[in-house]
Amino acid sequence: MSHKSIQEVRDWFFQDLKEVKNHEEILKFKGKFLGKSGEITKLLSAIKTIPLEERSDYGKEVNLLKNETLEELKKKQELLEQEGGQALETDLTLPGVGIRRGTLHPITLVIRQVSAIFERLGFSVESGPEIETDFYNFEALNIPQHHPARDSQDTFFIDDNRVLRTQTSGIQIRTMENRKPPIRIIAPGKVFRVDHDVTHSPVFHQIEGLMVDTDINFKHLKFVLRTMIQELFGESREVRFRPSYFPFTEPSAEMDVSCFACAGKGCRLCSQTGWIEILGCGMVDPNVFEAVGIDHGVYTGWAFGIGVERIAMLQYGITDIRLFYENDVRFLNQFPS
Ligand code: 2NL
Repeated sequence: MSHKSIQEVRDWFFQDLKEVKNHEEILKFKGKFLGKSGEITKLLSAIKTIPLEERSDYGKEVNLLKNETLEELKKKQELLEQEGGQALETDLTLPGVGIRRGTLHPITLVIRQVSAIFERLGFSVESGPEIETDFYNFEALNIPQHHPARDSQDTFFIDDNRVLRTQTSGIQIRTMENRKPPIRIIAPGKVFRVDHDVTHSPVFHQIEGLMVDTDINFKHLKFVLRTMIQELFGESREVRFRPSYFPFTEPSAEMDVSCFACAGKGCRLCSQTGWIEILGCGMVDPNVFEAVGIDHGVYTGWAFGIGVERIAMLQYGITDIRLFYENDVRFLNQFPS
């Protein structure tokens, strides 16, 4: 092997290096010159075949070539990496990588909407435990020992004294125990009843509200609840109150809203009545004040309870309650985030 062939391999190397365009090609190229049977490797293993008097010069020259080419390969590699990075950074026409954002569950949306309305009216939003004692779920609410609500057919019992709350009233009972009037709170949350069919779920959501102060009367209740409905469903919604019964309020009432679909003319949604039942309410029963140590000779108050699923169904035109719990993204994605 002569000195000339070292020069030839060198020219060959630099000629071919210009054609290398990417990482894959540089690997192939490296193998061709510096791999096991690469051109430069062959020159190196030829050292021992060179006559003694030329061997030293030849060896130096081949090793110089080897080091030079390794250096060049490194530079080329860095250049390729840089170019790749720059292309990504500078090509502003490339489409962005989309970020998938979740949306809020319609039940969450309604709870937030109602909370915002009441917060503007000076109410605070409170929460409490989902497992309640008999006292907070029934006794303090004037629900007598043999009331059907206490039946294990309607209530999930943990043990003799503890239940999964059937309403969020326990939150209000605790607030009244711990705070002096004026009290203005709402209590949204999960509630539980032994009930499971097309229109009932064993877990559902409720918002209760409570206002207690001196000289609070039914007019305050009517104003606040009408305001809530008109802010939720629009100014043109009318409300009406019908007498009803709850153990914890006296007098008690049910509130209807003028029908969404027919504006009061009568249709299938409102069973031809023009009205849709929306919530239960009333003046806090003196026995409830008695249970929490509030003087009912000084203070009066009103309370209400409303089903969140029902509001969401009316708000968004949903006809099957089960859609709320299946968490099918095709359903969930239809609500604003
Ligand atoms: C319904 C409507 C209602 C209440 C809940 C309440 C809470 C306290 C005192 C008095 Cl601490 N009342 N809550 C009042 C009226 C109605 O819920 O349909 N319930 C079965």
